[in-house]
Amino acid sequence: MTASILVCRRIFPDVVARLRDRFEVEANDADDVWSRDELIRRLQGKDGVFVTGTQAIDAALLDACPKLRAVCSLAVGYNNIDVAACTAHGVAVTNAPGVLTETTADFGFTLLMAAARRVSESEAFLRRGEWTKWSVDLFAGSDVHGATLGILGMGRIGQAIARRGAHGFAMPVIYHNRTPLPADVAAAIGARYVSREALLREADHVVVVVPYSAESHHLVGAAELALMKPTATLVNIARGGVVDDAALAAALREGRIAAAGLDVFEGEPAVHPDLLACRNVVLTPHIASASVPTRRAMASLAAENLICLLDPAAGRLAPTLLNPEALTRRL
Ligand code: 8YV
Repeated sequence: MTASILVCRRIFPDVVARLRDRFEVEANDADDVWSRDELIRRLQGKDGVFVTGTQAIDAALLDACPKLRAVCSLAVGYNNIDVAACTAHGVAVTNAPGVLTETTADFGFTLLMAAARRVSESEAFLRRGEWTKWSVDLFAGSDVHGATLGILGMGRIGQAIARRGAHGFAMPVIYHNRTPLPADVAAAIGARYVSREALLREADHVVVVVPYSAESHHLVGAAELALMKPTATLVNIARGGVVDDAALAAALREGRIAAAGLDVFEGEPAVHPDLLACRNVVLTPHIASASVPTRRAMASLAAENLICLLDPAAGRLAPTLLNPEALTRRL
C-alpha cells in the first residue's frame, strides 16, 4: 500500500514532486507555521513526516499519531525530536548531517569577521547618513588573521571552521569538546585541546558550535563571559539557549567583550530586546546553512531518507538514520 506523508513546511517543488512519485503527499505549500494541535491533526493517518528544526516531536505527539513510522528532518540538529521516545514508539528518525557542513562553517566565519570588523554597525552608520569624514579610528575593530580562534564543540562544523582559521587566516586554534579529536585529526588542523575555561580566557574569537541539550543550556552565561578578553568576539551558530542571551547583551552593552555575531536565539524568532539595542552585535535570522545549493541538498537528503524508510521498492538503507533500533521495534 502507498505510504502517506506530511511535509510540514514549504520546500523545493521538485523535491515534493519526487516524494509524490512514491507517496500520498500532503504538503504545506503555504508555508504556514502550524500549531502543535494542527500538526497532530494533519498527522492522523500519516506514515511519515518531513520536518525542519522547529516542529517538536515528543512522546505525547507520538501517542496521538500511532500510524507514524518515520520522522525525517532537513536539519542536522535534532533537539526538537525526542529520539528515545521515537525509538520506543518504533518511529525511525533521520537528520541531515554532512551536506551543510561547509556552508555553515562559511557562515560562522562570516559572522566572526563581520563582528570583529564591525560590519553591521558601520553600515548602519553609513545608511543613517552620519559618515561625513574619515578618521583614524573610525570603526576600528580587531584582527582575525593571526588571532587565536577558540571553538566550543568540535564536530564536523567546528572542524570545518578550524580549517578555515588555521589554513586561511594563520590562526592558532584551540578547542573544547566532550571528546578530544584523534591526534592525527587535531594535528592536521593544528588544533590544541584545552579546558572550556582556558578557551574562554585565551581565545580572541570564540565560536560556539555545540548541539543543544539540557547539558549545553547556557553553556556560555555570565560566568563564562566574565572569563573572556574585553577585546574578544563571540559567535553563536549552534542553537538558541546555548548562550544566555540576556547575559551576553549585558556584557556587550558594558563593553566586557567587544562584539558578537549571532544566528540563533533563545525563543527565536523572537530576539531579546537587549540584544536588539546593542550596536556591537551582528544579528542574522538562523541562516547559517542558507545557501541555495545547500538547502536543496538538505531537503533532498530528508526526502531520500523518507523514500528509503517508507517505500519498500527503494531497496536501500536510509543514509542518515539516527535510531536503527527503531526499525526492529515495529517487526
Ligand atoms: C536549519 C540548522 O536551517 O541544520 C540545523 O540544525 O540549524 C539549520 O541548518 C534549521 O534548523 C531548519 O529548521
